[in-house]
Amino acid sequence: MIEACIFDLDGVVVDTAKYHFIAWKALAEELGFVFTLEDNERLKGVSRKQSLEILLEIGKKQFSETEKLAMAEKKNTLYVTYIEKMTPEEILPGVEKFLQELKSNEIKTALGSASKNAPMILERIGLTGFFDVIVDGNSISEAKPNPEVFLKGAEKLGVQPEHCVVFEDAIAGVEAARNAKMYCVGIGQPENLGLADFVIPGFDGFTLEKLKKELTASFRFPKGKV
Ligand code: B16
Ligand code: MG
Repeated sequence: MIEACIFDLDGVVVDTAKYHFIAWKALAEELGFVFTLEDNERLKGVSRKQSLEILLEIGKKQFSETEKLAMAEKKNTLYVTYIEKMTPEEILPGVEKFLQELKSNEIKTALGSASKNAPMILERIGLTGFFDVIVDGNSISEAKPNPEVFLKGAEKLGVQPEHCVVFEDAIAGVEAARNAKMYCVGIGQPENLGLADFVIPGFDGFTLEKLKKELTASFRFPKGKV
């Protein structure tokens, strides 16, 4: 029985990857190397600190911890100038309708994001009130695929993990959901998110009835847990 739905933020509720890209690209240029859109894919769902490590690995650069801290801070300052301007129009298609449907069916909702900027983004897009609980990069110590972010969400909601469904767009996030022993709906392409119970391209036209139907179908063909 589904008692709660836990949503990742970037790539599920909004597309902030494009703003992360602009800001990381600017840092790479300053350091003298090229950072591509393909490289940016590797940063999805990954914490800010880990993202910087990947970026520096791509550019084959080494810095002290103090320097890295300053770089992450600088990237974030530029990123924030973009997300500050976000509006409700940036909510991905069908998300608000689906959240409303969950509310009217008394299914609890949580946000489970790696982003430390999640509260600001939710404010800008006007969705803060839609979530019963918010767990973000400020309240976790372990990054996805560690299940901490989702387990904390379930605990705060007072729901057992096996009654939770996670919506995730990143491989590390799908793994985190499986590690939490929760159901997982992948958002994106099935070839990238094979560990999810099932995958949808987005929430446009998606309903609670479809969720229940797809999950019931996937029980008949259970996938291995990670
Ligand atoms: P911040 P999610 C993640 O959000 C992004 O996908 C990832 O690219 C980013 O590095 C991470 O948040 C940290 O974000 O720098 O704002 O703390 O997908 O977990 O909602
Ligand atoms: Mg994401």
